[in-house]
Amino acid sequence: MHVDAHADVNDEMFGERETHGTVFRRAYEEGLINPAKTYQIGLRGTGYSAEDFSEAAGWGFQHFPAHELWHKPLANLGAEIRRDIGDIPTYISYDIDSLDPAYAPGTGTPEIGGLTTPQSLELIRSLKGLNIVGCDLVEVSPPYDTTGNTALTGANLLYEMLCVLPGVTYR
Ligand SMILES: [Mn+2]
Repeated sequence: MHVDAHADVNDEMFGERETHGTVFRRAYEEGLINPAKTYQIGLRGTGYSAEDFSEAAGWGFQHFPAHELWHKPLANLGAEIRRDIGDIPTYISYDIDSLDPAYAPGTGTPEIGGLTTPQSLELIRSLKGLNIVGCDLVEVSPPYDTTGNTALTGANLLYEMLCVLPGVTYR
């Protein structure tokens, strides 16, 4: 499960194949992920090419663009995905720029029209019960985080993910 404004499926960035924007293409090519069980949530923005999103959808990635999620609670989406995944070992990669810059401006590639903080909490909390084997929270950039609020939000989202790991009985 990949929550991000960006699909991170470029072939290269600045001449490099291994970058923060090529991760999911490499993972797909190397067979590290099941494309039919890869969920990209919060996608939006200008992108790098017209194929930014359509090519990965062709591999089987399931896309939930931000504009389809505006004004909606995300607990239902999380529950749907949970049912679809079943017991398969699941990794969550959470990019802080999935949130709207109003909530998390301290990041390198902000995109307007993103998720709210409450939607993020709903989404993560609805994943309890999945066989989560790992998670990350990426792209908080201290030089852009002039108030420290983005780091605060990132730390809390990571804490929420730890709370839904298997065996944790916090809630
Ligand atoms: Mn991103």
